[in-house]
Amino acid sequence: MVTMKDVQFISNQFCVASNLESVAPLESGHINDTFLIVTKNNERYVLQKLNANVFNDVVSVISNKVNVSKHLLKVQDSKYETITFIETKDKAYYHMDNNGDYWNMMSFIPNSNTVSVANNEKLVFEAGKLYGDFISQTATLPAIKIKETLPNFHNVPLRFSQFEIALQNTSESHKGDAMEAIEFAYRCRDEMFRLAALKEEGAFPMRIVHNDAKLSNILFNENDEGLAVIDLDTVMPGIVHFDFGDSIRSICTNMVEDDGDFENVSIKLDYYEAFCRGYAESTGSILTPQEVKYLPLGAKTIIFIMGLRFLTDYLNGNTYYKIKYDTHNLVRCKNQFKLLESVQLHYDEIQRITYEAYGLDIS
Ligand code: GN1
Ligand code: MG
Repeated sequence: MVTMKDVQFISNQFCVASNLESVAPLESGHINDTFLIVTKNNERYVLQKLNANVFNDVVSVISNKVNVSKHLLKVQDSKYETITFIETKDKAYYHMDNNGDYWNMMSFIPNSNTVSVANNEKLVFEAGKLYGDFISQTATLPAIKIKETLPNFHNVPLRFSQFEIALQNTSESHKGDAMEAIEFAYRCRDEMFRLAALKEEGAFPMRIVHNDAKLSNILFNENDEGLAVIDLDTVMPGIVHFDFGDSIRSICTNMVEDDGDFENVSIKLDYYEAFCRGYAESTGSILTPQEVKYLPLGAKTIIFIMGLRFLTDYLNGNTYYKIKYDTHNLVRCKNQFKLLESVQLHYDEIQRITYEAYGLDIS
């Protein structure tokens, strides 16, 4: 357990302009521990302890983050902000504490806020433009600078086998509680393996992608304009579809991913259309027709992956994601699977909207 005293000590290892005034935990994410640091000069920073159970090559994770941030700083439009990384007094971008845990510190972007559920089309369009710009801007970052820190992160066949192992080892009561979701996972299985097969066949170019391109990883300004993409932990080589899909699952929905009112979760087609317009505006000239063709399948697939990973963690006794109550992961899973059902229901329309946004005649 990290104490505030530890956090203070660790903050002091980084080159911040003046002594610390205060430290407060930030409720963000399911994996790392994050803190807001305020100095006596009233400068703010974000300090983060990376979860070494999830990231076993933390040094490469941090080097990826720093390389992406330096690149964005160079190429990015001046309307955007970039998270920068603060060096330690030993001139490294991380500090390792006495327990062997790794910490990094980032700049805090003032006058910015995150949004948990999208509430207007302008914001959604802006989110599409921002995440699309991220893809077009990382296209000029040499691939060699980015390591695959979590191999097979969005690999459905692997995720499915992890789910099946969890299913064999779980208790009868967990199985019973999750039966409907388990059956749904098996029903979707074949279609959800398709994108992985296409990727294996080399149907898509490999790009440097964010891999956690959800709504809460965007900072907006007070006019709902996208300011910055945050949380670069999972930036890796990959295909564009999972970034597009992660945005759809988190932005074009009427509730957060762990809302217990999941029977009423649905895809918002007006937001879907606005997101596609924004995304097409910034990626229209770089995505291949084959990539565009499978964007809708990317949305389905990532929603499935998230549901399946939450389900697997529930069956495993909640060892991966942070939870607030015992069935939290099961609720998250049911929410995501219901959202997927809603996408399935409107899939023809979703495909039509996507291709129209890119001006492509795909049948
Ligand atoms: C995790 O911790 P956070 O919120 O940045 C997860 C993502 C999931 C997400 C679900 C390394 O991200 O894959 O999309 O939760 N990150 C990792 O919201 O597993
Ligand atoms: Mg993340």
